Amino acid sequence: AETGYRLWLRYDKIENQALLEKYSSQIKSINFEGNSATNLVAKKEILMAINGLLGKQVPFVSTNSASLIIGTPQSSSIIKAIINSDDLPKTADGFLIKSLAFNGEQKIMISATNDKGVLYGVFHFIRLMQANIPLVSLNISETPAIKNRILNHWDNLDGTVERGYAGSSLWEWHKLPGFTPTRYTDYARANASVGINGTVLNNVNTNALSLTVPYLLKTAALAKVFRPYGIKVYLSARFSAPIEIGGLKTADPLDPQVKQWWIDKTKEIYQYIPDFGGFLVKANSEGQPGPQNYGRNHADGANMLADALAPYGGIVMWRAFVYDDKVPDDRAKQAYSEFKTLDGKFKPNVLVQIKNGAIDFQPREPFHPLFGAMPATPVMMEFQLTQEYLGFSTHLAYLGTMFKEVLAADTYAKGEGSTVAKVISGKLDNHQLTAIAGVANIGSDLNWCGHPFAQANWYTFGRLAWNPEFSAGQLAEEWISLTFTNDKTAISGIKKMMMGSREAIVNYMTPLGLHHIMAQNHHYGPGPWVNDAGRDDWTSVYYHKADNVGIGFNRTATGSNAVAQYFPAVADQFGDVKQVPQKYLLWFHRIKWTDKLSSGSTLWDELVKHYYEGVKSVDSMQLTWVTMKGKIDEDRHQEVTQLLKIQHEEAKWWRDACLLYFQSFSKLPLPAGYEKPE
Ligand code: GCW
Repeated sequence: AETGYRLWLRYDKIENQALLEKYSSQIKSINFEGNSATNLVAKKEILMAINGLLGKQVPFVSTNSASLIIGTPQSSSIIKAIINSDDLPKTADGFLIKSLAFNGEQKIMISATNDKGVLYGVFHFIRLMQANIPLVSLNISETPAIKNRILNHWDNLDGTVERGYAGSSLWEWHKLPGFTPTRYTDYARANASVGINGTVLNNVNTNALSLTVPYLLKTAALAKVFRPYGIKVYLSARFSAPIEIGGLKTADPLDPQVKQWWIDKTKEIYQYIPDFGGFLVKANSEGQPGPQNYGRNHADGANMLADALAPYGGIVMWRAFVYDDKVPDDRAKQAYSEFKTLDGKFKPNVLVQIKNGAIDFQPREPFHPLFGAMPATPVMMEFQLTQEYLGFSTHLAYLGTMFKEVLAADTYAKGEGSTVAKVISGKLDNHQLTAIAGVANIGSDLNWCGHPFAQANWYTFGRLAWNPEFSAGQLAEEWISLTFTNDKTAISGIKKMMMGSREAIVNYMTPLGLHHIMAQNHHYGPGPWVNDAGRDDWTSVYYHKADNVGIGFNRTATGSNAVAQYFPAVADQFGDVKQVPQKYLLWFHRIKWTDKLSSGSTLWDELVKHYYEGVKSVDSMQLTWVTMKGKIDEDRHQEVTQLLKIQHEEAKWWRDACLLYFQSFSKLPLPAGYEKPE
């Protein structure tokens, strides 16, 4: 059965006979000198891929007669002889794939300045073949735009995964360090294949035990598996660990004993894991301990850890996801308020990790106002791959379009063109330390991610971290051809489903700038009526503010004025009801049910149309998917068919629940042509 286990690393024999023959004539033998651990895994991969794709054994040879030549000028005398090292990408991890004539023969060369670059080049070359791209006149030179491309696992030590919908944690802590199943290697392969080079193993809501020696030994065992694939491990650090596992009375970051404890702990970590990446910290957020417990600020906390890590080259990723119901201000404003003033106060090895939007991974949020607002601080993006608010692993949601929407958003921090992508790639403010994180959607499920299409979000995250300029459409096509089929009609049909999928969800869950109206706690399904959740900022009514007059959160100057946190060009647009993009309308404005929008419809009618549109989009996804029968394997076709059916039911559930609830305020009928909610 096709389980989806192989993800996009499927090396089945190429079906197109002409292409198969062409490839076979082009790749008769491989020369790959170099014996580093990274070279060895790259060799294994290229052999597995080529033998699989060509359906025959292609030999490794030690001479320059080989048709495929791989290595760095340092590791390979042949590469050194045929390539001018000035032609290689200067940046670490970049690669060059080039067709060239040598000794009168046509050859293909994969080279880089370091072994990791060679590995990435190998995976890229495999991708070309999987996608059936002709191997002629190749001249592909790539370098990663962002240095640290990191998964954040919200995995707990007991094997559960916070907001994980794909089974339990991959990390079998109780069997580590002794047992490291091949699945860990496959995890590393999948990550390396898309350029991911770091992984935070444990949940940000963390347990100090993960920093004790037994767990460091387990972490070291994982690091050993990942290391050849260029993947560093990181740990979430619990701020109160000095108390919990260190026996101290305080975790005050300015206390000399506390500082010393972290210095010693860090030293110990590097004894077990010499290339340890550093710490991720959630502090003073949702009840987690932090420097504010001691009257200190985020910079005090981050800098203490940064000092401990600096001698080893480690980094701190300090999260900006902070909000408190005791703070009598719009939740959307709190991160900016706490962090903006700390710009310039962080040590050079600290990054501030900011979620894409100011509330919390909603189906749609405008970009976080902190992007561009802390020019003296390296800031990084945190995307959520796991679909906490987008239908778990039941609904089909391709997030490539969402990632791009945020990355391409213009902060205007330094005038037009100051995109979020430029901020996080360090280009805008000239930072060398750059990073991006994706909260992983991976678990023990046979297919890793639960929904077969959820794999695309892992894939696309890695590819966009490598190059934020790739388009969502291009990456969807790429992923489909690697994961499902090279059939052109199938690719275009499936691509269409993917490209519209996130907008469909926005429409049937939170259209027109609505947000945070999901069910309480588990966050699955509608809950616009939630008005008592222990604290106001966990209710839905806090966010939509519907009443008999209208709906929406006034974040303009007459309201919370959150809009003023953006640079003037953006603030002017978002703050003006006539200019704000309709997709953010109710995020920033409070509108009367009967107010006319630019479309000519009233707000109420427009809302109804969007909810209905969302369900209709699922209808069309289903129709398209039917036509894929026979074009892809039956197993995954069946699974997606069933999931789409559930999604369709639940899209109606969202639509009807929300519209009936809002209708109890608007007291307006559905516009003509719209059936009554069931
Ligand atoms: O999205 C919210 C989630 C929490 C999560 C928190 C965070 C890890 O509901 O489960 O905790 O954000 O990002 O810290």
